[in-house]
Amino acid sequence: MKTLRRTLLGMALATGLSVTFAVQAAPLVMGFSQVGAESEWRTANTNSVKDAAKKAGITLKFADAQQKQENQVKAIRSFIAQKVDVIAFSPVVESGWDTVLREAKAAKIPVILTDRAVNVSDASLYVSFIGSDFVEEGRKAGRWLLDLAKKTPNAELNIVELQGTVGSAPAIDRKKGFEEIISANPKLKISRSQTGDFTRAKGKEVMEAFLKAKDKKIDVLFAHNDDMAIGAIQAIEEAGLKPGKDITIISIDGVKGAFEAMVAGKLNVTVECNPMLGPQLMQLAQEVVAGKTVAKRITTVEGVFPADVAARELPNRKY
Ligand code: GYE
Repeated sequence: MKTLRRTLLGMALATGLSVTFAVQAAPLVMGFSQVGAESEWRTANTNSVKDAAKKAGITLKFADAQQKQENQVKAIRSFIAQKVDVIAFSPVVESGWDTVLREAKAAKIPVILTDRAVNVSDASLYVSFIGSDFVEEGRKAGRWLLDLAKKTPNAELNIVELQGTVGSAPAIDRKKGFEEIISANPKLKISRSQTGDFTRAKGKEVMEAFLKAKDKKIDVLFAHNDDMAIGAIQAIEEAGLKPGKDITIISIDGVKGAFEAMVAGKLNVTVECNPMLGPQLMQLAQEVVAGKTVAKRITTVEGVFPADVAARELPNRKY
């Protein structure tokens, strides 16, 4: 049916010798199921996808799942029913996608994953995945702390962790990467670890609970994203402590809010996670629909920004 998408303009120039036809492709239609609007990162990601679609002349059917897998499944099914050319989505959690992806495959609609990965038995259920290496982000956070701990070699550092959404690729992988690195130093121990669902409100709430426990002084907070760290900063201040000083704070994303917190001396480091996936996604979608072979995994390149470079870097930040 793909051929029907193409409209024959039929500019026939009968010259007596030859007949020329100009064929114009109808705009490619992409169904995109977004996780939600839980963080600054997500807002930047949504804007990037929408802008890039417009620039590429791709018709985007955008659905916000409000952090619920069932909403994503519904959106994907509706994209299949609408016979879109390509489906892209950022899966809120890793597991539970086999059935709906099989339906897309049966309908011959290619699926591209962006940002978060899935755990499926059959890798042919999606054509490609564009996104960050979350395990490496966790490792970068861990390496920064390992270096800091070298300055106080005899001290135990009590760490609390704010995890991202339960079952999501970034929460699972960032935890894994961080633990892998800090296990090299037995003085670094995570005493409490709980989900803050990647939001400021939950980050604050859970940090309040961590602080109320009062059984052990908290030295370090590792937050799986900047928004939870920013929420936790409020909780720490309300508890009469100085974030970034009394408690060292490490987070991930590198959004503007994190740079502002670093400039204010309230956050110690952020590991970059690039949300600007739109342009790459649109290019990939065009290649996939044109039948080109594409890479199964496209990894974004990212850095680490400690507080001492924050003021210099802030004006350059795009999200
Ligand atoms: O780190 C967080 C967002 O999946 C990489 O989701 C993304 C994460 C990001 O809510 O802020």
